[in-house]
Amino acid sequence: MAVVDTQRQGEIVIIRMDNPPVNALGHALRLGLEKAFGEANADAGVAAIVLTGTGRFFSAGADITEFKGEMKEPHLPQLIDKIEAGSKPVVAAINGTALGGGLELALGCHYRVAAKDVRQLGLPEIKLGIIPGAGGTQRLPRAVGIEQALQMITSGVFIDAKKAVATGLIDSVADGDVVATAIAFAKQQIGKEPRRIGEKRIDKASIPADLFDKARASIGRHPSGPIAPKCAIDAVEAATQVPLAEGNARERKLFREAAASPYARALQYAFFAERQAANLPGIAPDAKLRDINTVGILGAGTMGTGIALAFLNGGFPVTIVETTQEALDRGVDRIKDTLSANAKRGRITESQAADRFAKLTPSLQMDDLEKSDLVIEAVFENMALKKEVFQKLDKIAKRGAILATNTSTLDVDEIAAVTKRPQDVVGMHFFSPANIMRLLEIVRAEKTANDVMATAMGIAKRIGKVGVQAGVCDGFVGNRMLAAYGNEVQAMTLEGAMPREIDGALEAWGMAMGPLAVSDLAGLDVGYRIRKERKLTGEAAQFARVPDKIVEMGRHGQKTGAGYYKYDASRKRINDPEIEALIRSEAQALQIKQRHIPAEEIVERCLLRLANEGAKIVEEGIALRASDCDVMYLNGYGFPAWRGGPMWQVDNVIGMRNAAEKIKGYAATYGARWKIASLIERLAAENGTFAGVDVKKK
Ligand code: 3H9
Repeated sequence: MAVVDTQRQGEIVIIRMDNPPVNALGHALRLGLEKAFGEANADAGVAAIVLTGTGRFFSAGADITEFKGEMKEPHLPQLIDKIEAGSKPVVAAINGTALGGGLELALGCHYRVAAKDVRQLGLPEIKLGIIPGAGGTQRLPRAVGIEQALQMITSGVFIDAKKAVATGLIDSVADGDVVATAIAFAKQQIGKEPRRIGEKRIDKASIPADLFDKARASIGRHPSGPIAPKCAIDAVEAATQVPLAEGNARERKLFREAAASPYARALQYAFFAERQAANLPGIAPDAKLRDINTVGILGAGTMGTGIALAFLNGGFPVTIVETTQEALDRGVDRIKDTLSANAKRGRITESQAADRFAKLTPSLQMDDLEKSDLVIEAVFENMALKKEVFQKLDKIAKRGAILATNTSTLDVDEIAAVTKRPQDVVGMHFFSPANIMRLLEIVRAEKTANDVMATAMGIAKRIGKVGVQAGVCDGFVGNRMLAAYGNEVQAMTLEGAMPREIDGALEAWGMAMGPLAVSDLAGLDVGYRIRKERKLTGEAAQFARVPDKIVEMGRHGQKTGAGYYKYDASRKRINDPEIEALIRSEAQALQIKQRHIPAEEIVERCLLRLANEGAKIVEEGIALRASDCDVMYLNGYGFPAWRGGPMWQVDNVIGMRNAAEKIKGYAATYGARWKIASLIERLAAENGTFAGVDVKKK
């Protein structure tokens, strides 16, 4: 199938890229473009050229799958240089998304016109751990100015057509057909010397003297890790110092440096792992989904209101039900306040905030959920209550409605069993704050129908979440792994690592927040209640002593101004000698000899407990694939994407054999909690990796 199509309209040639799904600039497309431009330039009857894409995409950039091997000629930078050097005017008719190499290609064209509804224009390479490598760091600053370009390249942010015209990235916005507008634009340029951005000189006087130093100083904890942001700044600075050809050569060198880093590999893995998670074996990608147009939410507490906001932001009408007027009002106020705060911060417009709020119907009657296509229960985490709610919902909800529970721990099979339609019941585990956190753990119960799973997955995407399937077990995937991680953290505190050392080591490694600081943020009383209900024994009871005592001291975390740490009025965390003394005295009472635990050991033990539990979860079929465990950790638990995730770390940094040996070593010292997953033992013996485990042959 031709990936490039050419059409002639009088003196104009229209070159159309047609390489589904996103017009990635893979080898075939580059060859096609080289040929089409070569022919158009050689044809004396052609006076100007229009370059466009298909469907929703101009081009999403380089084909990321090609980065693993040696790229074949023609290379994108040279192709773009040739297009820019051509003597016939070239107009990019940006019909849709133009990202990375796609936008670099448009920047190589002499003029750019974009359709009015284009929303994704940008250079997001930084999110893949690389930098623009096809002239983007040299041409974008020449088009939009250094400061704007630096901001776009170091953040990877997308801008829309309206903003693009204001910054100078594009020449005009087409109200109607973008190709027709581009043709008209091209006709006006015939016979004139094309405008080449690459030839433009940057006015150094207009650049603040400390711009690049400030940018370097602000990299800090950048979401793309330590290398790509630095390379991006160096490359943009080159645009202010040397002509295009030399700048391109510097960009190339810096691109290679960033691309060779493990962080780039981790981020690219994360990109594909996230998309892979949506792939449910046995369900065709085009399976018929249930129609979901209206959503009902039961419970207007923190979770219920967060979920309501997620759906309102996704454009859904939402009915929210509570049992008392007071609780309902509180929830509705919270939703209204969040929407207006978002409008004040400029994240949405005032009218968007008003439209979204207008789509909310508060109610005290569960019967009002009868018209909802999807009902999500977000009531208190208690099995008896959830069963009662589902029995009622079974009577109220219309036929074919999806009934979802937001439980984070309870058995979804048991909940489904109280209804006459267990095939329609699914777990939709949101993470707090549900309107912000990207992860949605979709729990497949024994009888959940395929189309319900596929629909839930589709819904996740529609509301901007990353859906990941999990099976039923205590804690499902994410929180079961978290329990192992938290357990090791408690073990290490008793062994002598103070909260500041544990959180400090993990934060320095890249975690958004250390585990004890997270507990303080989430509230220590929740875990306390669960521990008391579970009546812990043995080692688990020992590890509960410090957190239980902290709660019993009235320290419930940030909300009470103290937990593992003390907090000042601005919620700044302050080390507390009282807690360190408590930890020491509990260790003494348990006759645990304390020692200094080095930061590397803290990180290693946390990672290996996470990965070992993840491996057990994969071998039990609770997670479909190891990469799903990583996707959960990257999107719901503050694990840095540039570290790939705990499973990726074992495959790519620690090594499977090494991990197996270390786990066995810790098991010899610490006993049963370090029991090695049989999957790790097998893979270590076979010299295998988690990535190589077949989904069906687990
Ligand atoms: C670059 O350009 C480097 C240059 O500077 C220098 C070169 C020398 N490549 O996300 P979706 C696949 S780096 C290969 O579900 P959406 C994706 O895996 C690139 N494949 O759709 C999925 O496949 P599958 C800079 C790609 O509508 C399918 O397309 N560009 C690429 O929700 C649909 O994707 C970027 O970083 C690609 N570049 O979102 C943009 N892009 O169906 C990366 C997508 O098998 N892409 N696929 O799972 C995106 O951000 C989103 O995909 C996009 C569409 C917004 C475009």
